[in-house]
Amino acid sequence: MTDQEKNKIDAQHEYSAEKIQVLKGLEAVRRRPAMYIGDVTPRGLHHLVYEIVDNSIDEAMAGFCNNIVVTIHQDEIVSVVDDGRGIPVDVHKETGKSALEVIMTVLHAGGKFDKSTYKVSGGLHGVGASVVNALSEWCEVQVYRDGVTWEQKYERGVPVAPVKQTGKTKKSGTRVVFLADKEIFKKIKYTFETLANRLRDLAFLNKGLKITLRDERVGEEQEEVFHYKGGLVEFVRYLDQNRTALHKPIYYEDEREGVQVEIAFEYNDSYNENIFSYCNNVNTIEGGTHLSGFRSALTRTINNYGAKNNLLKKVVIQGEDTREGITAIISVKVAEPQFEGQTKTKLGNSEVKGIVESVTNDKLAEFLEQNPSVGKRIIEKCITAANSREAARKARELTRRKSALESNSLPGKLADCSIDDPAQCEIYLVEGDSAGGSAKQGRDRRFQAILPLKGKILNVEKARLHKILTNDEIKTIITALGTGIGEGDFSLERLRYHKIIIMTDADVDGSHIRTLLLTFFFRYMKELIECGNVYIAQPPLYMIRAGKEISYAYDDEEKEDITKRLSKNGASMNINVQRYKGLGEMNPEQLWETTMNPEKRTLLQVTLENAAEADHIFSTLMGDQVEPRRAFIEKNARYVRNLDV
Ligand code: 1YM
Repeated sequence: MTDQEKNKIDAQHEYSAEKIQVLKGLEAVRRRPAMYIGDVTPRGLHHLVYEIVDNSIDEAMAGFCNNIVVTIHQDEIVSVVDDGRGIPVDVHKETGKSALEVIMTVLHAGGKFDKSTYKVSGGLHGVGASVVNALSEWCEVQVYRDGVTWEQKYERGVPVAPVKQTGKTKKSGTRVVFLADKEIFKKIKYTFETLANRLRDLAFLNKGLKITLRDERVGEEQEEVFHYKGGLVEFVRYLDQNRTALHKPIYYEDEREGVQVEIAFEYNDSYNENIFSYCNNVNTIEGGTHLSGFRSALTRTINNYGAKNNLLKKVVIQGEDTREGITAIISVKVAEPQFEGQTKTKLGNSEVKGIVESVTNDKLAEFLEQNPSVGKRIIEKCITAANSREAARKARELTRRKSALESNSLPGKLADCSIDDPAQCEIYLVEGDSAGGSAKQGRDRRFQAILPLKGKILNVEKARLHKILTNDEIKTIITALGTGIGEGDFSLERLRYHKIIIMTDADVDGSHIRTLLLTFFFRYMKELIECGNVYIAQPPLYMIRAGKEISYAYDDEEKEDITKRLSKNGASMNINVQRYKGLGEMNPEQLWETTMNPEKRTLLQVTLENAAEADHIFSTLMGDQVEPRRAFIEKNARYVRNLDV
């Protein structure tokens, strides 16, 4: 054998070893998709889009991309196009393959991991294009680079042919098109709003970047463009669109020790604390070092400023007083982010705390010095908050003392369950005494507790905590749940039922009560939603009787299906359809059968995908301003199902 022949055989072996490696990688992704994208529910499906978009965002953060277009085509095919440099196509020395093929087929092939560039989602699911490719029935990539178009196609992650040149182009950038695999995802249907919410955030976080979302599906045609020259300042304004701001947003940015810090915030006339934090564009829901750095600097700078200018009188301003009615966005870019916590959304890099703290100390002090009228207004707002905190503390002590006097502090209206392991127990918050009565009779009293609510609870969007704590319905809920409320008092460990189930009528009042309850949980017990403890019961809308056979339908479509089926089976029967207007129309057995029996019922779990967007929606629906609310309702009326006016 000549040397050349030997080398050739070696190279062939190396090549097949490489190929086996790739196939093993793709196989691993397909066998355990949840390990890579979280889950295979609609949430995981949307994640595929974010993974591809993240590569374009990285390119934008590197300064090479200004436009991203995301399109949902017919048949749930998605394409993402950017105008960056284009994924490199040159031949990778070790494998003899195009870099493009390596990026698309090799797990974790992320390119250069040098510290000078920030990458999106590093540490989250940042597993990139190869995972999307592996989980797609087919995928196609076009790269526009150096005047030429390059292309490669894949089926379930495996290249159909080598990378080839397909023509000339004046463009530069990358286009990825894919069809998610129905062998992996049960339901392949994208929601425009879900994608829009994430893309809007990304556009706010990357000022100047233009992101377009198009929907070309039949009957769904629409387009939204997200493009914000003002970045975080516009983000804050958007969030506070339905509140009245006390001043123009305060904005500063700086870079220290390689960490970029960008912050915008303003105070408004509400009592909510709305601080959203991001690291490398990832929403750090669990907070972390950037958030704690900001919080301590805010408390300190405001106290220093107030003291220096003799504005404080004798009031002691605490941290929480400086956060009442604040809307803030904290965005940091870190080369090697460490994401910790239960959902890997807590920033762990310890150096970041000091950096955000010192940037805020310096820049905020400077701003307040230069804008004394804003400074004065902020101090006044903090003093009012401090005074009402004192009042709230007194009110809380009073309720505590009162409940200590009562022999059993659980509310009288509560029909508790007999088991006391919270993990097995559930509580139904039921609209009205009559439905409450049916639920009490129909339930399985071992693990199901019932709390009937009298009409509407207080709208917490418009009240301070101490006012809220004087409201009877809310007090009852807090006591029944057992968690306490407010900073320093709320504790998830004390939750007495792991499922909190809201059960209201399918009419306008029922929807209102449900929204009031959700507003309360979102503003004052957000952890319950984050941990998946809050559910919505799904009572049936129709009872369909054909002779002795009784069926229930949960929407109009199901009703049609059932009546069709029944009339096919026995033309002679007289089919009777009863529309349920309220829970009260069901007797206890029916309520148990259709809505409460864990073997048969459907519960909707309330989740929190995007806290900033949720804040925007709650402030629209529950706030003071009428016009934005009307606009929201008009825009969303088409999504309303089963609402009986
Ligand atoms: C629609 C999806 O993937 N765009 C994209 C990806 C890359 C680049 C540009 C890029 C990066 C770099 C250099 C670099 C990627 N490159 C790599 C790798 N859009 C989309 N646009 N040149 C181009 O980071 O140095 C991975 S992704 F690995 F080659 F660097």
